[in-house]
Amino acid sequence: MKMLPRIWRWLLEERMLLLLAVISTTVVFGAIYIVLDRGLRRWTDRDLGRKAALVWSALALDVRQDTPEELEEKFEALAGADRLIGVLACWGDGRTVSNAQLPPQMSCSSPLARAAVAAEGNAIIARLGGRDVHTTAHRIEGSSAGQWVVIVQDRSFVSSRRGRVVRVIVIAAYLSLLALILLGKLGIRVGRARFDQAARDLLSHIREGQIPAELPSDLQPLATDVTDTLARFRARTAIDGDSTGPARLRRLVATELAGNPLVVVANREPYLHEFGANGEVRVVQPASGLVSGVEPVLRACGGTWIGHGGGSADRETADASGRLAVPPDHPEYVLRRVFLSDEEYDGYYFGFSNEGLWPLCHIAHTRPVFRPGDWDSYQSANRRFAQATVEEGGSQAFVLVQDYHYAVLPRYVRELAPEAVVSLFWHIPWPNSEVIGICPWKEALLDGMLGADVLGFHTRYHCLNFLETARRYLECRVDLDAMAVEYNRHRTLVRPYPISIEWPYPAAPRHAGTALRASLGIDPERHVAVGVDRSDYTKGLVERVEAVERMLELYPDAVGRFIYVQLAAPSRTRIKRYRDVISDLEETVLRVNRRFGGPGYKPVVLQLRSFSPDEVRAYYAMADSAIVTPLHDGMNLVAKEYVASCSDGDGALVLSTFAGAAKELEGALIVNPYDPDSMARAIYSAMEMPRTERRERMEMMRSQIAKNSIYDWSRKLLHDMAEVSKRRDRLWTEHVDEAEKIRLEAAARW
Ligand code: ADQ
Repeated sequence: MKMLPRIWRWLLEERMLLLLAVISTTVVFGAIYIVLDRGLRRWTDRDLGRKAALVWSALALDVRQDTPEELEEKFEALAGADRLIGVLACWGDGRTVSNAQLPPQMSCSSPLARAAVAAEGNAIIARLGGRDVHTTAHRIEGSSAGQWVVIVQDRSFVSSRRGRVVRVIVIAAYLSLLALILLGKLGIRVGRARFDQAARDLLSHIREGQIPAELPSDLQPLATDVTDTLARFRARTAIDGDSTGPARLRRLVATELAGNPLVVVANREPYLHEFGANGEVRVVQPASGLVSGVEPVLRACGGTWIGHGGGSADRETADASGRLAVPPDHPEYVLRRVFLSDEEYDGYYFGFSNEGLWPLCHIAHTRPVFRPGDWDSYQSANRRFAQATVEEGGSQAFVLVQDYHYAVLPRYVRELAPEAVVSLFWHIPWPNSEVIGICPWKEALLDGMLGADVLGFHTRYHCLNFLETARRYLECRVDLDAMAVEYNRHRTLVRPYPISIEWPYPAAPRHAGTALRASLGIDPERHVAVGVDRSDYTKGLVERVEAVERMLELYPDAVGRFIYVQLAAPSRTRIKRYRDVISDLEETVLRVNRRFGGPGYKPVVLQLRSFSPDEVRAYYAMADSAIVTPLHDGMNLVAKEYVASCSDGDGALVLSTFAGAAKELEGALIVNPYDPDSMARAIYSAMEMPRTERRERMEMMRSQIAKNSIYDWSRKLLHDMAEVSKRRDRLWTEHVDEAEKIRLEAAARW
């Protein structure tokens, strides 16, 4: 069963087809040639035989009555007419009469004449004087034995007639061969296209968990094979655990972390509780790349997430210590909320973190602001979180500190729990040392970060920038080969861990996208591009809508056919620069819609709110392409989420070269967000890209994400932390052994 389709595929290879066509044409036309050639010869010889008989019947009487001179005259007159070369009369008494056209070697005693006599009326075909000849001997009636007339006819015309026939046959053969190949190719193309379409339809049904009751008979085996394989795969992963997913991560945590608690520290909590207008409490999942990336790790392994309790109903929904089990509907880990005063939160979060470090690390031309009061709040908030970390994890915890809000927290945790293994993952870019030099407290910041055992960035480039910064501003030893910094007798590994998303990704089915499109009143024929972002100046939202405007200017045929849907979750709106982003964006959208919109058509749809993850996934399912063009971004998970959502393999991504994701997603259309014309061209190309190219590029990007999911990210980070822990144990044992040796030597000396 399994071999058959493979053989068919092999047979249908185009080269194989050509070979088969050449062989079969040669055989068929070779056979035609052989049959024709034989028939031609037989027919010619029969014709020549009949002519010889006619000549003989005309001469029979004359031969008996005429004198040799009269006969010779008659022979001369006959020769040359209608392929007759000559006639030779042989009497038994040795008299011979022949015409002059007969070659001299043709005499009554010549082997050819004797052979003809011996054949008694049957023709002898032989060569004579460089020609093929047809020779027959006829007995002179009433004469004694040995009296014959031999008639010789030219038969060379048979070979030239054969040459003509061969030429006609070869030309006919190759014309038929060409026609056969063209027809064959056409047949295969049409068949293949039909089969591909049917197979695609079948796979999209299987993906959505259904197999249509009626299937074309040639697809029946494929459907059975695919469903069998899926069932086997599901059964195997249920037993062995998924090789890249949560099960493998759980195994690593169970073996390498040796039962020590896992603690995540992040400013943003994965679930907030908010009071509604009527005092009811609702759960909100914030729009955050960090939460999207890190939460699947705790869901897979359990542990504690320490975050800032920022929801209006957060205190009421947690216990006295700020703890609660989450996710609220099926708890898998503990959320510990840390509550800060408004003043402290303003200084630590809005001030130092988001007006200082955020613009400092992103090259987006917004000036960082550093206020001493903010720095104080930042340090005291970091201390509060460090205290909560040790309370939750104890002295042996594996602590995963997240992001630029906690640069100094690793140092504080180390002071409180020297044996804890601490990593700090920096979710945003790390610029060059010159830029970091702007920060008035850079040495303290770097000192705090180097309290970590493992320091992670999205890209190698950010790691190298950090190593250079440490070398420039601290008394430390930077080991570029080992990618490590030795500082204050402590070693910190500095490594790239490109963050990713869950895989398989819980994508919304395409029909959810179709329903959403209908609910938004968007014509099914229109190309919809989406953008999903927090409204942050680093995300290049205004620049993106301007690029859409430029695209509609450059390609008037896109007007009416193209719609850009932007979801923008308001973010950090206490800061004026963020409020400006929203108003600039609204103004730009209004302008573009006025210029290019019309009745029933708005080229840009702006939705200014935070959506639930399910809603975001429906927007991805609705989109024909996505535009992700930040001015600068550590990674950008929206790009990966969109790619993962295209589970039918169809879609196009326009991606900024300044997003970390551009290093991985080579199938994207990479653009410079500062160049509106190149963005316009890419947005238009995404719309007009042929289906096969969209699929090829998408396939490349999907396999890259499948190779490096969020579970690989955390597995690599936790593995390096476990290595640090083992190395520390080894060094400690060596240290104890050495101390014991010194003690014993000292005792011996006494
Ligand atoms: P962010 O700057 O938050 O993350 P990003 O990585 O794009 O950026 O993640 C945004 C997340 O929020 C995505 O999961 C997206 O689905 C969601 N989201 C965006 N807009 C939304 C909306 N309107 N409604 C609902 N959800 C929305 C930071 C860094 C990035 C880095 C991540 C992870 O700035 O560079 O990739 O952390 O490390």
